[in-house]
Amino acid sequence: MNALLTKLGEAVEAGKVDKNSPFPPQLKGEDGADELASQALTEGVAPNDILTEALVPAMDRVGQKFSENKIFVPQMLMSAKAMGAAMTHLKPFFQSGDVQTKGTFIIGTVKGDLHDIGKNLVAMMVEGGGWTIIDLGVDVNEDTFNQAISDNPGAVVGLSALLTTTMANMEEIVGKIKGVHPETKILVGGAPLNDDFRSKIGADFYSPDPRGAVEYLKELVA
Ligand code: B1M
Repeated sequence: MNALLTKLGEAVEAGKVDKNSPFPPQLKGEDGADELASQALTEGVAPNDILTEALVPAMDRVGQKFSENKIFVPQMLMSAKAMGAAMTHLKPFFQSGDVQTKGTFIIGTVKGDLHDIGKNLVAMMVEGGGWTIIDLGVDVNEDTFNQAISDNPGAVVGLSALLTTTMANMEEIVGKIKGVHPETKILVGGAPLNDDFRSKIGADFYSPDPRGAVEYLKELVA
């Protein structure tokens, strides 16, 4: 792998946001995710390779270490921040899709859940696919989703959940949305989900990644 991508992955894993950030002390003065992502782009590394070969695997390693009690929430948070710094550089590339909007996509992480990196990636890629995005953020309840759908008739909704505990909230939200807006198409995603769960909760489509979300939306308006 490109040495720069290896370094970028290590910076994200260590939670090194940028050159000036004092955390972690052993990397004081070194380039962080901010500078390394920028350098990778300048050297011509494809944005998608930066994402799939450096950033996402780094977050997987972070999750693994967290499961093994080798790191704790503050370190996980610093890694998320470092990933966010790198993503700032990638965002324009993922958003440079069609200019004309294909429709409105409302997205949010379900109530009780604060994970937003995957949700932001999906929003970015769908926006790049030519959709207008209404990002409701994290910890979003059914009333907020239903209000956004009322305000944007015909919009497609995307729900993200990263915790097994908040999958139950996703089920409740899908039920409440379908109760008020039965015609609304709902797309769900997030690491602990699968298509069986999607079917059980009555959502319309499950995608394990942003690309599947973009493809599903493309087919909807084809
Ligand atoms: Co959390 N966390 N976390 N965390 N965290 C996980 C999810 C965990 C698997 C770590 C672990 O134990 N190995 C674990 C969940 C276990 C479980 O439920 N089975 C966990 C836990 C336990 C927790 C806390 C409970 C920890 C605590 O406080 N004791 C706590 C919960 C807080 C809350 O939400 N209420 C917590 C907190 C946090 C931080 C705040 C520190 C931070 C989040 C910061 C942020 O998001 N701004 C954090 C992080 C960073 C992680 C890990 C390390 C990384 C998540 C991530 O961003 N991945 C994560 C471990 C892991 O996933 N390996 C972990 C990268 C991202 C690109 O992938 O989000 O999966 P992902 O998104 C993918 C796909 O899932 C898909 O596309 C994306 C791109 O491929 N996708 C969709 C996602 N949404 C989609 C929607 C779609 C379609 C596709 O359509 C709408």
